[in-house]
Amino acid sequence: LNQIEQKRAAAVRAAAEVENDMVVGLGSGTTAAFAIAALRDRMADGLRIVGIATSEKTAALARAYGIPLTDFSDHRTIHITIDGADAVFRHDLTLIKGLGGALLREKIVAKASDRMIVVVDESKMADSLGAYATLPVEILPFGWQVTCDRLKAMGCRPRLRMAAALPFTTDNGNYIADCSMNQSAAPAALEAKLAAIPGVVESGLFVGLASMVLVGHQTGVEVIER
Ligand code: A5P
Repeated sequence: LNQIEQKRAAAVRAAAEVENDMVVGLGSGTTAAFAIAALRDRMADGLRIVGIATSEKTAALARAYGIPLTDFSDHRTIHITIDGADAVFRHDLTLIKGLGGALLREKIVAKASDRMIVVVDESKMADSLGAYATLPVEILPFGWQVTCDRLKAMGCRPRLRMAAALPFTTDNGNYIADCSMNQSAAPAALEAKLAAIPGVVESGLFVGLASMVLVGHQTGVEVIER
């Protein structure tokens, strides 16, 4: 399988975990989009679900596919979330997310889910945080300069994500600081340290959230369970 086929194979396998009447968290990114397409195909065969989208882009895709959307005012618990990742650490299933800019809603949805199934191609598998260069961190526009100073002080090299000449803005109206890491801190400790900085809204570190990772390889799909 080539990379695109690896993504699709993992996504189709994930969609097979979904059952009738489930509330399904719909992830963001190209691999999650394959899962949303697979859910649409299963709905054509009679599957009934409602979705909660992790981004405006995903919501638009779900609407285009005829997948009914709901939100937390109607459903507090999500049965399964299927989402991609930018990196997966094999030994503890910690994730790095946020290259697509949807990390905050993705984390809210993942934390509200009974199960989070992560779908990736094999290029996303990493050994440790040290092996992964960039951690996206969502920050408030107000005072972003001092927030970045604090990120620097704790050993990150933040770079404000740009979209053409302007700062990239998330669906929540915030900015993203892409932080190069020059430290190999334990992910949970790093997540807590980042969260303690005023102005940091959320980091792209997902610790203890993935219950299953489906990895597309050239030869097929590997299933890793927590
Ligand atoms: C979005 O913010 C990210 O967390 C995505 O889940 C991530 O970028 C994966 O996207 P791809 O499946 O397109 O690589």
